Amino acid sequence: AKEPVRVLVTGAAGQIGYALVPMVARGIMLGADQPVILHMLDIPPAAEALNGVKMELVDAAFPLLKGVVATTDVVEACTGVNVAVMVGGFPRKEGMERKDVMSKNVSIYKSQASALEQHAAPNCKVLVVANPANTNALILKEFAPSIPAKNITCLTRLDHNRALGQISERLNVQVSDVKNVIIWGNHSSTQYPDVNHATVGDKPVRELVKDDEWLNGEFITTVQQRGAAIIKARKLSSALSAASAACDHIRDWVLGTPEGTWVSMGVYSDGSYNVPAGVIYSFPVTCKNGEWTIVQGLAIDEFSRKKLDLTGAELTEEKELAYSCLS
Ligand code: NAX
Repeated sequence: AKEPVRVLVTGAAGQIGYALVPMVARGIMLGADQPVILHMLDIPPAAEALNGVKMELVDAAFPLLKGVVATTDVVEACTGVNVAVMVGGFPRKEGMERKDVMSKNVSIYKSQASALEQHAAPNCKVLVVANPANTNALILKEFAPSIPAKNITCLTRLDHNRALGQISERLNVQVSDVKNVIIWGNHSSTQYPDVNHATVGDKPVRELVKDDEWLNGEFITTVQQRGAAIIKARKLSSALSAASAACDHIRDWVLGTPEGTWVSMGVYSDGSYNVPAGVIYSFPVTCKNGEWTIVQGLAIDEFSRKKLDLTGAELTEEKELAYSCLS
């Protein structure tokens, strides 16, 4: 039998946490033959709710779940973890300045970076979900210098999956037949959902849709604004789709992407495609043997170029704002 993998979920008493932990315990993240031990972290005001989640995990009697640690202690939460999914953060409340929210998250991610660096298992893979996801991941990377940069990523897979979903609905085809969309840049409304290399079967999506106006307009804004549309409808932000995307992200990273298919991940930019280096930017990646590689050599037309640059500029600006919160 396989040794259990320790999976940390921070913010585990929140709504994404509540959707995510049963998926992890059922083997959706790491495979149906992979036992797991869940580490759940939240803050003291949520301790009782967190304990309730632990009670439900016990009650669900998941065969793969070999243990549960539910704690408000960051060190205990991070000790020995192989995978860390960072969902906890400070939400933007009405009337709050962007800088104030950034400042709260910078201090959270700075201290959690140190705890992971000192106590996580070697080669721990980190996925940041909490917003601002790209910049929280960058702060985590900066303050955990002994964790390799390639082990620190942020979630744009939800945006990627939303793009697949929109194309599948439009063409009335199975979502599993739509491949190789790309989310470039920031997990924010400046992200660029790109279908120029996407296919259904062996046909380009652009040829099948035959409506460039829709693809360059409404399709892009629908994906960019989908989070807001969910809040409007549900009066709560996306949770089950975010949890499912987090599982997809880690599963493909650890177990590999299928041949001929790429996915979108926020990763530390090396300046590929002439986007800014030194920020966490979403790229098309393939994964093999537990490592991601940015897909190279894709043609970028003029329309796309502007969009890659715009979202890159926003990330540079966010990085500066985050650094200004440190002093
Ligand atoms: P909730 O407010 O339901 O849950 C957040 C939880 O984090 C709470 O239980 C809170 O007590 C906890 N928390 C706060 N500070 C903490 C700390 N320092 N350490 C540990 N836990 C802490 O939010 P939820 O809807 O679950 O969303 C969580 C985060 O995901 C938010 O930042 C949200 O903006 C972000 N999202 C990111 C997405 C992405 O694609 N990257 C999509 C979905 C989601 O909007």
